[in-house]
Amino acid sequence: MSHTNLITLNRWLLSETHKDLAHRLEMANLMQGIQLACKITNNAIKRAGFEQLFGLAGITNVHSEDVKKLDIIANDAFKMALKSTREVFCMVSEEEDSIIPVPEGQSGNFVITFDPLDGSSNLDCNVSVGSIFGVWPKISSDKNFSEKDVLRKGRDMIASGYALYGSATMLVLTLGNGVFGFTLDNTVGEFILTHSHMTIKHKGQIYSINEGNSVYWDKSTQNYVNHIKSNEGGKTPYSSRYIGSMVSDVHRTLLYGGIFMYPADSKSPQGKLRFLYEVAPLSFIVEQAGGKSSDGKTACLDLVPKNIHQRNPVFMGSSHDVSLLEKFHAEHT
Ligand code: AHM
Ligand code: MG
Repeated sequence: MSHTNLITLNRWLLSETHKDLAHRLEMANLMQGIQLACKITNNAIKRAGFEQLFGLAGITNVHSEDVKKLDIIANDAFKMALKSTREVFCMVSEEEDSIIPVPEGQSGNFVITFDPLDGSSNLDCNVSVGSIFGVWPKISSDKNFSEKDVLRKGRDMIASGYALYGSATMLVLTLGNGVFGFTLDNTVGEFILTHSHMTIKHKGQIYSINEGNSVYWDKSTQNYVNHIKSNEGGKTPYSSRYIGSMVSDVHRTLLYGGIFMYPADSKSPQGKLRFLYEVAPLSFIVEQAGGKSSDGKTACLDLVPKNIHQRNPVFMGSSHDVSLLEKFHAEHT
């Protein structure tokens, strides 16, 4: 190992300065659950070829999508690892229709939303996938949760992050005080701090969108994409990169700058990506890194979902790029 300053995620969590020690310990404990779920999921993905874990499970989920075997393994890992921390009040998962309760006696103070395995259509061809999570403080003072605990503004989140199962496995996290990236060192089984205070460029040179949907786009998206691709006036056209795994596309946007887009279009009038466990947690990361995330008009973190699986359009990345997109959007509304 060539690290000179080995800070594990566990040690970093305990030393993170939050004024209230009890809160810091609760958060550190919760994050232990999240990193355990990510390690289990990582392991299952890496061993899938040997253990017949690729392919479909033979059922569909609440979104009528085909569920993969690895979707089920990751969802179970998140539910079990989080419940066992005793810090969770209730959970929302992409894979489940309703709010997931935590048995009485095991319940804590945090509401967690997660997409256990995002980009799973990429699994069988060995392309990077990820997990996404968001953390809100609970609202209900009694033992029973209600929808008001989960139908919340993104800005009320106190932590969020993602795991990227790529050429290296990373966990990228914010507790509302900047963005930090940890890389899994498989030899010791620990996430090690490798990316301190991650920030996103003010302006990038890459756009990321499913261009196969361009016939369904509205004028503002069409005009904006044409604008950044053009070389009029000696401009350098933006490069196109689209993996089709939101975590991977947003991670690249965070590191290299540019804009990731999943707009509303005539085929998907609300967009495709879901607010509570895809858009909001990654918007928190991008804003904490100095970037912007918008639905075209409003900062995504200021939106409040009406149901737990609500979708919304999203444009996130370098602040210059997202602001320009908003200008194109304003011209057509
Ligand atoms: P999933 O959670 O079912 O995997 O769907 C979400 C994924 C995102 O990772 C990605 O940005 C998007 O779907 C890609 O959609 P499309 O194939 O329509 O471009
Ligand atoms: Mg997803």
